[in-house]
Amino acid sequence: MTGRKRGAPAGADAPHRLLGASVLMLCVLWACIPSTAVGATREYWIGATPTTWNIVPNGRDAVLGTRYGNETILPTVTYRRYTRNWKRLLRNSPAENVDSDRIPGPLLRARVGDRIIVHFKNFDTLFDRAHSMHFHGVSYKPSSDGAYLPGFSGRDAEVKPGQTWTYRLRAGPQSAGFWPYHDHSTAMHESLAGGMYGGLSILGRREPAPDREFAVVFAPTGDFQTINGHAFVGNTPVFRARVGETVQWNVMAIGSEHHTFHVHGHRWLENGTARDTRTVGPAESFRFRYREDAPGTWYYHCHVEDHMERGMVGIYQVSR
Ligand SMILES: [Cu+2]
Repeated sequence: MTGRKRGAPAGADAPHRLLGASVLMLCVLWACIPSTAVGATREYWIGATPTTWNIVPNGRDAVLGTRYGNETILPTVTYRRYTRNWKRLLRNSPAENVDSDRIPGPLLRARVGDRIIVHFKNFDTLFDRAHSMHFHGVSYKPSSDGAYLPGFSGRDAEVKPGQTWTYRLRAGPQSAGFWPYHDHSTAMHESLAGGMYGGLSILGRREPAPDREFAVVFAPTGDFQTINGHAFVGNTPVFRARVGETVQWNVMAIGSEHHTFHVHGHRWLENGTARDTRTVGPAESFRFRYREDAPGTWYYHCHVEDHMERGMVGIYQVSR
């Protein structure tokens, strides 16, 4: 169809045809761009929820043979994942390869370029404290900082029991990695001691997801040194992988101490150098990957000996 009006000078349609072709070309190009380049919106519903947490559910340190009683039970408040509008509680992580029920809180996943929207509600009827969520590694406006700053911060930093707040975050080019989030309200210190922390796992824009992803959070809990809120082999997470799979470990520390992550029988590359240990300080985190090639049952643990003795030890099982 030429569409040229009668009496219009010849060639007057050419700019329109050119424009039409350009628009068509743009549409084709848009359709060809992989969806990861556009950036998705990831929405999470999270509640600060009272729970009773047992740090040593089997009541013993299987290595030294020590037995424990009720001192391992801790009434506390943790971050839990919910369905839309906090209708129903969910397991914190639906993925079987991430051990995360109550401590740490839900593993929040995104890619560089995504918007992350976290709807938070405070259900703390146990201590009746205000709480918040503060996120590392991502960009946001001050109203999504979640950190109590006298005279400056707003409701984001002191979400009172029964109230809600929505945190709006963006995963930028520097956000790829594993990052902590935690309570940063005036109750921060009690909350962190009780397990109110979790992780953000952010992939690069086109980075393939690993076959297995493990989250390890070193933190003191009660009188113990814990991995994901649990102490001693038999209570700490048992991570599993198969030979040939890509395995990603996400490691972070919460609290006032440094920890040294170590996994037996494995190494990973960091700037071209092989490592099998790495130290993390408070709120620091790192991730690494390798292709699994070592079948067997292995230890992973914090290498600070006093911490090992107080529970920071776990098992990693690799099958053929
Ligand atoms: Cu340690």
